[in-house]
Order: sequence, then structure tokens, then C-alpha cells
Amino acid sequence: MPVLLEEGESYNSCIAWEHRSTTLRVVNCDDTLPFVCFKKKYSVKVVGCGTADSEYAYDSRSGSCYKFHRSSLNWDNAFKECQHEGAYLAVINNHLESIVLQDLYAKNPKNTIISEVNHAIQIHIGIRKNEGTWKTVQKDQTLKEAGYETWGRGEPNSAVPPEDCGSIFRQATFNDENCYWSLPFICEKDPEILYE
Ligand SMILES: [Ca+2]
Ligand SMILES: [Ca+2]
Repeated sequence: MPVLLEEGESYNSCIAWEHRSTTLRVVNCDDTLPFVCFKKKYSVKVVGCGTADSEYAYDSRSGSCYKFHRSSLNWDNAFKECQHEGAYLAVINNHLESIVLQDLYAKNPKNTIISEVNHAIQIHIGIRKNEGTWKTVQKDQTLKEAGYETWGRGEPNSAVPPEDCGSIFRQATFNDENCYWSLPFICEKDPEILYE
């Protein structure tokens, strides 16, 4: 379907597609609008984790897929970034999965990480304190219900309050951290969504 620019509009600004129309209109670039991404079919190769993102890798020990993000974001933006990828901030469900995340973290040494805080001694993880109780981002479970609740020594300590977001150290032990800190993070993706 050919799409035409409305009379009098020019292409030197941000453009939006009018609802149920064949015309485009110039909008304020700061406007928040829905959007559509386009990728040619022949260029898309879906990996086993149900995504075209080849950085997601399946680990048979936990049965999940993971992607390590080396560029730091604050906790909320890391949460959103995982959501955009059809994933969630990684949730540790048992001791074996803590080993999986330790191994993945170990593959990303200090000099590969872009982080503002303590040079990559911790990364965001999918737990957050909600009305005094730590819950996972997936299924809204308590840490006990999720299957793993091993804190680092002296944690949670609310050292830079409020420390209402969760991270792990390189040993995959939990830390409570300030949500505004920019840290690397791991997204987790459930491969069985392929079969839903
Ligand atoms: Ca998990
Ligand atoms: Ca802490």
C-alpha cells in the first residue's frame, strides 16, 4: 500500500503514520507513540531460544536461555530492556542456576564491562523489594518460593538507601542495591515459549 506524506508536510522531522490512513504526518520527536519494527525475512535467523538475537544461549543445566548485557543501565531500564527482548531480568530458581549465572558472569571479565559502579563487581538481577518483601520479577514469587535466597555476606544491608533493587555478586549471591545504579545485567528467556 503506498503511503503518502500529507500536503504541506516535509520529511525533515519525525514522522508518524495516521491511524487507518495512507498518509503520514510530522509529529514532535518527543511524542510517545506505538511503533513497528521491520526486518526482511531472509535476514532473520531464529536461534533455539525463539529469538533472532544470537547472543541468547540455551543452558541445559537450567533449561533457560540467557544474554549478558555488558552495557550498564539502571534497574528499571534493564528490566525494560529484557522485556523488549521478550525476556525478563534473570531469576535464580535453584543452586544449579546460580552456578550457570556465575559461569556466564565469569565469561565477562571486568575489562569487557561498561559500568559506573564498583567496576562490575555486581550485576542487576530480577528481584525487587515490594512493601518490605523481596519478590521475583517473574511470577511475583518470594525468594523462597522461587527456590534460591542466598545473600552475600552482610546483605541485605541498605548501605546506600533506598536499596530496593536486587543484584548479584560474582559468586551469584544477592545484594540489595540502589535502583538508580547503572550496572550490567542478565536477561533470561524461557525456551518453551517456542511451543506455546
Ligand atoms: Ca530462572
Ligand atoms: Ca547492599
